[in-house]
Amino acid sequence: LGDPVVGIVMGSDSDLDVMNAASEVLLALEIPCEMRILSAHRTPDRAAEWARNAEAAGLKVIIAGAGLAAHLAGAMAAHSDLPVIGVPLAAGPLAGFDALLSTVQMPGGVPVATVAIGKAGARNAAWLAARILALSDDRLRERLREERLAQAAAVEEKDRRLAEGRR
Ligand code: RP5
Repeated sequence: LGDPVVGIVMGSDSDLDVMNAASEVLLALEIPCEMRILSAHRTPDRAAEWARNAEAAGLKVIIAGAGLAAHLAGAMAAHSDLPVIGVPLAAGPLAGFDALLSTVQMPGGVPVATVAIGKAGARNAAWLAARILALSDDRLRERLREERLAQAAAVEEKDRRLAEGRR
């Protein structure tokens, strides 16, 4: 697929199952990505160094997923000028509400575009990354338009089936 343009980082290997949902969407859209385990708390220097090098390495968007007191997306935004999309993950007794607040409540000037908790958010992070990339990629933009129309057609078909008593 070529060199990665999206970096997917996560705080732990226990996040991998959920964050794979992001890479699957990117793969389906033929957008090359790389995945890394970097922790804002357990490996703060490695995480910061990776974020500082991300743009020079050719990445255009960073997706960061973490649970609990989730600071990974914020750390990415602190050390890079690339757009950062944060995915709050459900990793403890607060079911992701902790990670949601930690990810979304960034101070001014250090933005993290925060999506929903868990797999739905991981998928949408990839779709959002694709929309950002499509700003400078007409082929991708057309592909996203087709996907959106196909999604609408699928819902219309379900509605028809329901109305006709076929479901
Ligand atoms: C966070 O702590 C990780 O992103 C993960 O969601 C959570 C738990 O990590 P493990 O204890 O499973 O490694 O930093």
